[in-house]
Amino acid sequence: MFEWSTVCGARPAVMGVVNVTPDSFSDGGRYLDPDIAVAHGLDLVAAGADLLDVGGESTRPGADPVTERDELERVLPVVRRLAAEAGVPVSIDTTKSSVAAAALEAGAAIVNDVSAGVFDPDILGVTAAAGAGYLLVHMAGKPRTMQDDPHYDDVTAEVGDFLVERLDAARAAGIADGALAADPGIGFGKTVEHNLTLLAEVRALCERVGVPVAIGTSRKRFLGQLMRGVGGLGDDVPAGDRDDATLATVVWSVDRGARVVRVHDVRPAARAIALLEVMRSEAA
Ligand code: PMM
Repeated sequence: MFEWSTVCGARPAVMGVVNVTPDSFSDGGRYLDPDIAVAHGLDLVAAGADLLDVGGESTRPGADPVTERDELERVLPVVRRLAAEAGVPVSIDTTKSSVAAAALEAGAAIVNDVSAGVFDPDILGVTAAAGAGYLLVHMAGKPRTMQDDPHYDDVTAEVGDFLVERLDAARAAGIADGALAADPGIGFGKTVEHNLTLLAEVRALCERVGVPVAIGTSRKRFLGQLMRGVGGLGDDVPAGDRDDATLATVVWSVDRGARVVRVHDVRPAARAIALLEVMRSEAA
């Protein structure tokens, strides 16, 4: 039985991203070769990752869906080897119950579902049957269209309502409370302002959902938009130049109660969290 407390109970956890996709916005195509993806995952663990998130379908805005066969072919060899070699839990970033089932069979310990069981409700039962962890994410719409004029009256309340409702659905499907975590889905059907509001209200969100909260800001477009012109950056800050901004949001989120941060650049996040913990213990 997976328990989030084993990963993020003592201190916030860093989830390192291993995207085995040709088209993810910041690292698409770099780790398509399984050997390279596995080596990258092992590097992330050496850099301080507490868990690894393997994904075979890009969820960037406008992305096309991939077939189940392609997704399985991409992720399974990587999950199998990292689960055996990495020494940290591996999560499978998928919305498909069949991919989740195969990845759990191959050694994954957690299902990271950006659709929170909405796209394929069977994923909840598959996760429950395996005694795996479940990280459910808020997304408005589908990746293809989610950034087409997203609207909320009160983004924190609506995202909170959705997460609470989906957590209840996960419990009803048999997933244990200690195996559940929730994520507001930064950038998934949200404007820059929506993302900023959610970050401003991380603490309220943590209190509302009552399970560990994960935050994924890493290299996302809104950071590039916010950093325009700062410190010599141009108008179009490329994804690879957004790690400093990512780190600021990591520190901010963890200081406000987030228990998991999902990042591409693991080392600075792991070090910043370690330092925060030292400062926190001094302040206590
Ligand atoms: N973001 C992406 C993919 N998976 N999973 C969770 N739990 N939270 C996120 O914010 C999240 C995710 C998109 O980013 P990527 O293309 O760099 O993986």
